[in-house]
Amino acid sequence: MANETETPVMDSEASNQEYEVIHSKSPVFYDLYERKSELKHQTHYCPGCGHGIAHKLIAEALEDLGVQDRTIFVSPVGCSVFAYYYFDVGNVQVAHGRAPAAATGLKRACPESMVISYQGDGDLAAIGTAEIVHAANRGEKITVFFLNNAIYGMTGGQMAPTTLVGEKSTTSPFGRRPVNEGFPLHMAELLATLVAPVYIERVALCDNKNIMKARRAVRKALELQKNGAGFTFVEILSPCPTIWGKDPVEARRWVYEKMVPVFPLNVFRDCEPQMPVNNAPPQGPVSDVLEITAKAESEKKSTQEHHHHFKDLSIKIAGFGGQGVLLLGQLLTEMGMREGLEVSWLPSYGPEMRSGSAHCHVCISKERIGSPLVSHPNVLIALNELSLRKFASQVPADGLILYNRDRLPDDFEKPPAHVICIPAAEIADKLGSAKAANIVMMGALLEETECLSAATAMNVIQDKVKKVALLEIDRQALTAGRLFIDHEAHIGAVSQPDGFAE
Ligand SMILES: Cc1ncc(C[n+]2csc(CCOP(=O)(O)OP(=O)(O)O)c2C)c(N)n1
Ligand code: SF4
Repeated sequence: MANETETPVMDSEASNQEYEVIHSKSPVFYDLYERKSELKHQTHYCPGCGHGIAHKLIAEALEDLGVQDRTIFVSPVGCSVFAYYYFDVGNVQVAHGRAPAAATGLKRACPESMVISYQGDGDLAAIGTAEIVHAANRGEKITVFFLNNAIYGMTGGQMAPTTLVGEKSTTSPFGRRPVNEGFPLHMAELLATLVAPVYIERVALCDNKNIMKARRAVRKALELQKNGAGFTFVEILSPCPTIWGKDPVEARRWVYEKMVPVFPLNVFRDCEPQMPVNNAPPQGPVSDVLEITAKAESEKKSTQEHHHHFKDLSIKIAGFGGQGVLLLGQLLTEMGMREGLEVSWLPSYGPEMRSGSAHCHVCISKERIGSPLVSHPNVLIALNELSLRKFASQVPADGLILYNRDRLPDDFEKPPAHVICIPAAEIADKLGSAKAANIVMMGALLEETECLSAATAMNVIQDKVKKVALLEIDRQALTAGRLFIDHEAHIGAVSQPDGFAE
């Protein structure tokens, strides 16, 4: 974490005392930049680039405010993509334009953190326009530093939304023409039309006096966030000597002479938070908010009676759209949840609503689930032949395959896993609806593996199925699936190409 403040050191090569080299940087920066050996004391930015100055101002403000250990820096895509090599804080690097959305999530999940969204003008004002506008409009309690250098730096000088009228870029080689490319976007002014932001200022890195003003603005924005105020935004007009084809001194002058008249320096908003304080969303465990706690309570009895003999169970359910593939996964996760287990459900399906292939991944575990993806299922429920052929090889030898037919296809090589063939669709059809085949499979799964209690299954089905006639069929289907395992399939039997039918 925080490095100790460096004391000035003597350059060993200057031991003849001609001069003293002083390395002094904020402890908010890493001591060494480990990216490339030749860059260990310097950043990757071009000489005279505004990013380096802005970084310094931010680091010093974080240091002064004593918040380094609770700061999360969200770096963008653009020249500042590598900001995480420099700031010794929590770092998250996000996709182009998405920084305010990621910052929103971070701040909401960790409200005590100081969350900084740092973005260039291509990132914030082009691809990320929606994210910044909505984060500002929601009054997210984050600080956004917007580096406006009127160009796309990293990608070699394409026109940005902030490119000046007449300014040449690789994509406006004759200079930006409003009739073709529109006018420069004034982000500070645009955001200042919104009610929620508490602080919006534009500053410029064009001379020492203005850099000091920028320093104050950066500090103020962070201080407001520290005090829990609301959305704060500092637009920083910044030189990009390399792409502009100027030396650092000329580039700074260009900021002052060309950019400032178009993007006037101003405090556009400095006010008390406008957000009503008394309409906070309901806080509390998700299970309370979704009103499933009461149901879970009622499930407690059956849970206590039901012994979960597995540590974690990963299930893949596959078939085609319309077979209730995804629903079966949802029912199982709901059951697991009600029995106090960790659960996840991950669907995967094509654009077709009916007949397209669909599958879902279900994890039910006594421990927290690392990933909802099931690559090697303990259990495969294959509701059609295609799914059997596609996924059977993923199931390990000690796993289980429940296949919705009375026998395996003749040309299908017996997989190593234990296979039970169940004519679930036929059973369900006889009960009144072939659609209940998924519930027959559920009954079979519960009876074969005893993973969850049948009583919980009945309760979940009762809560989820609204049509009375269908509910009755589902009840019978659940029982039929269990009976099939008890009477027609041999528990522990090895897989048979011709299934378990008599
Ligand atoms: C989704 C996506 N679209 C486009 C790009 C290409 N891209 C990388 S950086 C960039 C623009 C960077 O310009 P700016 O945000 O102004 O930052 P600067 O480099 O000038 O600091 C673009 C378009 C990308 N990486 N990802
Ligand atoms: S290209 Fe421009 S913005 Fe990028 S590092 Fe160089 S000077 Fe800075």
